[in-house]
Amino acid sequence: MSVVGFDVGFLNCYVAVARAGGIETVANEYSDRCTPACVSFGPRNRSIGAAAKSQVVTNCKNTVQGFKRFHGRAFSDPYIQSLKSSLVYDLAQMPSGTTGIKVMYMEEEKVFSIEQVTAMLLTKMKETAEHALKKPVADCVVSVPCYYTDAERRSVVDAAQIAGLNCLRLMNETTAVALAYGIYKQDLPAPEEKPRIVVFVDIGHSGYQTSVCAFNKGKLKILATACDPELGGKDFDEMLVRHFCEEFGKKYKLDVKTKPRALVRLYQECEKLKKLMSANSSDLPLNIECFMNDIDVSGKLNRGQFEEMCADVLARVEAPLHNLMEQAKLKKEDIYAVEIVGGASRIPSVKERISKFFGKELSTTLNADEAVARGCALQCAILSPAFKVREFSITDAVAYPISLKWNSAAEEGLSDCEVFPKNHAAPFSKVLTFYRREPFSLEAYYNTPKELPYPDPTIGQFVIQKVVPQASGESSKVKVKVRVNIHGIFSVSSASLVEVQKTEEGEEPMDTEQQATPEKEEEKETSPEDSKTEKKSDQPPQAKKPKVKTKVLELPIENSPQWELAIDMLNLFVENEGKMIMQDKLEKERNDAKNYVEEYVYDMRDKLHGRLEKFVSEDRDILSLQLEDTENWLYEDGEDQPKQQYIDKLAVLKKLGQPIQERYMESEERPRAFDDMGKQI
Ligand code: ATP
Ligand code: K
Ligand code: MG
Repeated sequence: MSVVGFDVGFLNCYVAVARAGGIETVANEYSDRCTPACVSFGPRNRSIGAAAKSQVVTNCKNTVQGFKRFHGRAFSDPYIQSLKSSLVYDLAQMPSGTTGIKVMYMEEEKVFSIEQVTAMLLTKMKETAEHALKKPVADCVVSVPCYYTDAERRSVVDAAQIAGLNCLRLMNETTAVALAYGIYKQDLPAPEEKPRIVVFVDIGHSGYQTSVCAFNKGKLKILATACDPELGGKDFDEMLVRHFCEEFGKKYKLDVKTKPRALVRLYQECEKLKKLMSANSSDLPLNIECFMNDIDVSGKLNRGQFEEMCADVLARVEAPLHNLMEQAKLKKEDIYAVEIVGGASRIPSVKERISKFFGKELSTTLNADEAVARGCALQCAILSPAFKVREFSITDAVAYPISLKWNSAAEEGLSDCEVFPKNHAAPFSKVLTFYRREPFSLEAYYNTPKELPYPDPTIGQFVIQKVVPQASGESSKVKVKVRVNIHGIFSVSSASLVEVQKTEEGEEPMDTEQQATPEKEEEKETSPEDSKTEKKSDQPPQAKKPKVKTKVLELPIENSPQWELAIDMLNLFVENEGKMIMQDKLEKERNDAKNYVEEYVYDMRDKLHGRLEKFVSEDRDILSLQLEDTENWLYEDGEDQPKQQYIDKLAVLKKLGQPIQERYMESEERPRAFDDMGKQI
């Protein structure tokens, strides 16, 4: 039972674990707590994280970054199509119609689905967690932006499964931050008191998310969220890149956009410059050697100029804040604190705008980079029966209103009904009652397509099967449970038919009737309005309760959510990920074996002229020659050989080197042995 939280960022990923009674963000093999969201494909293996990032320039066509936005999207999605031209790697269509990434891997052209690519990243993060915890990791909580739709969420759940993880919850990033904020607070208002209202802002590389949260002792409730999925650090980088492309075009007559490699380098330097500008307002240089056509380029910029060129980007900071306050029907005076996290929240002009909007100083009590991962690990600890953690209940909010559409028996046509309004508590279940004689289908969709940062409002199609009339020939009462689950994903989770075996009075058939029940974990947190029975206003009044005996039959449901990954594909991806992990491991062992030979050659050569010199006899020349031969071999035929070849080479060298080492050791041990003896006497 592992307690792990993964923040899968657009640019930066973090892993937090529960260890020794506390939550800790852990470092990867480079002693860095930040793992770049980057996967690079090579002729023999994959590199993931920091190792991949170092190949962004040298292997740019096969090094994939910025893929978080491809989840749950058709290849034909206008958004994907519009991104294609700005990417240095290729996209391709998966057989199912979703988005894949085309790269050269193992010397072959391969197309990986977005789920597979994110799974690769998660594999790396899983290893980081396993290394820290020194045990296998499966249970975890994974972060997603709160503006993700169902299809995007399902795609991430699948990615986790491909990586061999058991995702206990997909957690909205701002909700994770709220949990990291609230769980340690000792002074929250008592349950019956007025809650403490805190606004959370996360501005990362790709997206801008805000939420407003009500805290009481032992619980938090998200009241509303508002986002701009297309506003983040990358937009500032974009402005800088545009500026320097223009400048270098004029100054050096270079068309940077034609050279992916140069462009990638310019993005890297602009990001660095942007970060430096957060701390300095004076002129700062940007220099790149051998940028294009052997030309060194240089430029400079100061914060004032930067803010000017980013005016349009900065102007977008306010809108989600307005939207948030409007939804929550709160005034600025109601806000206790505004907590900001995410890398781009360090940009002074971004902070100024948010601070000005609320008319108060911003709080930065949380770690801006690690709060999401920590919140996810805390949620995992709460969900884990094996881990003791303070009781804390988390009620999230539905991001987009969800409606159901169906063929109405009573009204002879299409009926629809909003089942989860915007900001409805989640997770949550509701029971809807239908009167039907035959199987029927429900279509779930987001009913505000305009505010959806996604082209298709369809959530999915759900067919309630095996519906039959009552023995009397009348319609049967069918109870359908719909829910937004712990991942924030909508589903028709169960359906049952009530078989009436004896009635004294006839019941008037009705079309639907709704009954709301919170998910089990939410039960104790439900306010009275949540648990009351909702009814459609056009329903006839319910007849007097007759005395009846009933039998409940479970009905099968055919689920077809939008862009669902077919189970056989999922299984294939799980299998392939396993094979690729094995391949990476073999390649690492092969490389290690080669490195040992190389190390031995250099080490031994040094020693032969150093402390071992006295101990070599006629075998010196033989060994020296062998070392030289091996070194040459390593750069020629031995550059790319199977692991065993290196092991054999090393054995040959060691056989020659061993006697010399032994003679040296012996002479080192001798005086000490005498010393020890002296003491004994
Ligand atoms: P997302 O949340 O959109 O998925 P992410 O979680 O990967 O993305 P973060 O790690 O929160 O993003 O933030 C990365 C962004 O923050 C980058 O654009 C980076 O350049 C920017 N950033 C980091 N530090 C600073 C700084 N000191 N000044 C300006 N920008 C910064
Ligand atoms: K991050
Ligand atoms: Mg983030």
